[in-house]
Amino acid sequence: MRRLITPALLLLALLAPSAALANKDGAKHERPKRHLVWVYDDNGDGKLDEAERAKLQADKAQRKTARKAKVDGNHDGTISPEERAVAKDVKRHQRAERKAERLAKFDGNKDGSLDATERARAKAAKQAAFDKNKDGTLDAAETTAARAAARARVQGK
Ligand SMILES: [Ca+2]
Ligand SMILES: [Ca+2]
Ligand SMILES: [Ca+2]
Repeated sequence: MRRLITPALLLLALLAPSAALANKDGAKHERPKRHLVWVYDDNGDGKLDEAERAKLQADKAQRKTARKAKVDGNHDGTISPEERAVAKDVKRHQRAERKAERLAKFDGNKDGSLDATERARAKAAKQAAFDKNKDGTLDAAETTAARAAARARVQGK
């Protein structure tokens, strides 16, 4: 009996620390998405050091401020529940629109979602938009432009 229980306990012991860590750290120290690491990794070492992370946080803060100013319709410095509801509605609408646009472009088999192949195509199209000389790869200048565009998105521009 003991032998049967042990692996389960071991599994629990292995799972528990990571769960606890996730709770403790919460969203504040969330690991940046791979895409964001690529955008903010100025020295190209594949990870974000403190200065690079600070830039990401600053850009996020900028977006937050810009968004708040936009949401605060009567400019009284606070977001009323009504203003919040309107903003939520707008956001939902924009998201639905973006999704519809993406599906219209890349949902080849028209099943209403993007499978791996279709997603890959969407990604390739996104990259192709920055491949100005159409040689199939992004050179340094093209990569810089792509990163700048991604940064502008993080800033909410
Ligand atoms: Ca870095
Ligand atoms: Ca599909
Ligand atoms: Ca190119």
